[in-house]
Amino acid sequence: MAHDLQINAEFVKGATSSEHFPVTSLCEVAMVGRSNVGKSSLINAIVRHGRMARVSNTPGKTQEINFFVTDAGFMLVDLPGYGYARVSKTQREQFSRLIRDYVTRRENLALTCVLVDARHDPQPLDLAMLEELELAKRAYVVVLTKCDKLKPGAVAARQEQLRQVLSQCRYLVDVIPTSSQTALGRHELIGCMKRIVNEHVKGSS
Ligand SMILES: Nc1nc2c(ncn2[C@@H]2O[C@H](COP(=O)(O)OP(=O)(O)O)[C@@H](O)[C@H]2O)c(=O)[nH]1
Ligand SMILES: [Mg+2]
Repeated sequence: MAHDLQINAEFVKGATSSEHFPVTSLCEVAMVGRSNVGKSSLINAIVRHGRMARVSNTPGKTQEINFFVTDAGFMLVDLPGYGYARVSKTQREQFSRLIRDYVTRRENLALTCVLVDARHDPQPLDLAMLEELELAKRAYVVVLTKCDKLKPGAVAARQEQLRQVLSQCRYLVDVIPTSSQTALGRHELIGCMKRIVNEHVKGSS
């Protein structure tokens, strides 16, 4: 049995299309966001032995969904980044079919973490992703990343701004400030994941 706030995880597989998603009854918690926002780093910060998800300085290369099984009763799922400048305009303006199929149709998906860089206003594609999740009636949490690069007051202001902007959203669970460098928000985020996964399990049984 896992200690409450320590998660062990192991890479299961990478999938480039929905036929290759793992066949499992485990719930999934997914990381989605722009390329370079810190998805892989956050996964590494959440699991005890870090450095599982590949952290990259050359974003946007992999169009692959990576699945990690954890001992916390759910899978962690690292989605490809959206909005990378080098991909073609049509690709950039809508999410790849892979991302869209996954977040809107995957039955196992209990919670999507939408990562937004705390230093910037949410970008149009971030808002489009939130809208996509609302339309699909899927629970999500907005995770502010790289908060170590801001003063605490600026972090609180960004969190408040997003709560205001998203106050009408029905499927928003929370807005959580994090840093993969300082572990800020780690416990809160893990707690949130466990709670929503439990509700998902209860709701579907
Ligand atoms: N200062 C700081 N840098 C971060 C943080 N998270 C990620 N980074 C950096 O941002 C870059 C992209 O991170 P990565 O996890 O690969 O982003 P991904 O493309 O969304 O998976 C890397 O250089 C990371 O070291 C954070 O919390 N604080
Ligand atoms: Mg990554």
